[in-house]
Amino acid sequence: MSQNEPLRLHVPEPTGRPGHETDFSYLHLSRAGEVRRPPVDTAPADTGDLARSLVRVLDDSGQAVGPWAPQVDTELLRRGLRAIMKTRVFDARMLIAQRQKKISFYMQCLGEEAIATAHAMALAPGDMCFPTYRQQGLLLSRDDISMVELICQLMSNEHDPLKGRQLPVMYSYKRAGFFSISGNLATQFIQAVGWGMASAIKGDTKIASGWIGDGATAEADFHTALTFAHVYRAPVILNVVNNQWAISTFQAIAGGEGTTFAGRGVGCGIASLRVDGNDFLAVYAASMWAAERARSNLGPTLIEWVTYRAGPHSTSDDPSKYRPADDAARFPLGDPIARLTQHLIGIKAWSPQEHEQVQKELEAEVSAAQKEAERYGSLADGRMPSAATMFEDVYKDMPQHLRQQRQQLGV
Ligand SMILES: Cc1ncc(C[n+]2csc(CCOP(=O)(O)OP(=O)(O)O)c2C)c(N)n1
Ligand SMILES: [Mg+2]
Repeated sequence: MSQNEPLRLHVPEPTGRPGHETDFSYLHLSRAGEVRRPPVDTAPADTGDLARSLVRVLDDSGQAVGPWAPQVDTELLRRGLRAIMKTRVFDARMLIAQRQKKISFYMQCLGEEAIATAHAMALAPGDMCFPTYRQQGLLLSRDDISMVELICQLMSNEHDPLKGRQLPVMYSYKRAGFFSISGNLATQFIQAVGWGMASAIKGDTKIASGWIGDGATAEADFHTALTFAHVYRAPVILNVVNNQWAISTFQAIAGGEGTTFAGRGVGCGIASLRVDGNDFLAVYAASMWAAERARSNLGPTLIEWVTYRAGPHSTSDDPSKYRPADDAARFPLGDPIARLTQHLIGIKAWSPQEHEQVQKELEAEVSAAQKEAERYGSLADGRMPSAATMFEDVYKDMPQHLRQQRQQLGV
């Protein structure tokens, strides 16, 4: 008879729960400047160390150090800080509007703003992002789409470009390289790889950038996308935003405990980086590296952005039920706004007075955009597209059964 112990499974647990401080030592950080920067034509198999360490540029005193420190003019960094601040102000304001019942639902990207804003600056016009609901920074970092238009969608009002057919935060802007957000997680990755492959098949020069969260990497679509991207060397950047949580599920449950999410890429033959997502300069530098690879037919790059979801998952979530309340303040990679501000002040390209001034300007700008959007209605006053419009825009000529249904609706 076997003398073996009964078999058991390992069920990962978060390293902190309400009432107990999180032990963030599980993150495995590198020092700023410590990680090497290989040439863009490096072999994917040679990026194993980069997928386990952490690319960082800004050190604790706010200096840009090491081989990943990008050669950028300060104007780009000043625009970057403004973009992060704008994204945060926009989110804060829309959260209040949701509480006032002018918006049905909202999702912030609090604490993660540097990732999408810096990444957008590394892409070229015509490139296509396949974002999730937490990359509003891609739109707010550039001026292609007015905030008024975004807010009209959030308020599901008469000027909502999508006529109330999407969740409020699920924008769709072909003209800004922002593919319609799908609520079905992980579809972004297969779509991005497919779009990148199509771009190559057409002989075009545009690249794709796909987005996924730590939790969603557990979906089969993630792995399918990696296989296609590797086999055909698709011109795509595969972004995994590891913000430590998937609603109330700790990232270890999706497989972040014994390995890294960037490690998945290396295993599939894809060049991979693990990068400090709260370090604007590191995000910009890594995004540029990956974009150059894609644009030079060197194939895909997977980037795990290590960050922390400082707010609730959405307006329907209460994180105090499952994690310590002060986690965001204790997260070892700090806050993206504070870190870039410290850097810019250090190189004399910013000042506390300017910071206060810009903050005020942005608050006024968002507030004015909201006022203008509310002229076209909000969920609170019921001025929204008629339910009858849901039958339109699918068929050129509305079929009989839809006409009947519209009549039955009585609108
Ligand atoms: C295929 C699929 N499964 C489940 C959900 C429900 N859901 C919405 S968001 C979410 C958590 C996603 O977490 P993560 O991928 O880490 O992204 P984050 O919200 O942290 O940015 C879940 C489970 C969904 N929308 N789609
Ligand atoms: Mg997550």
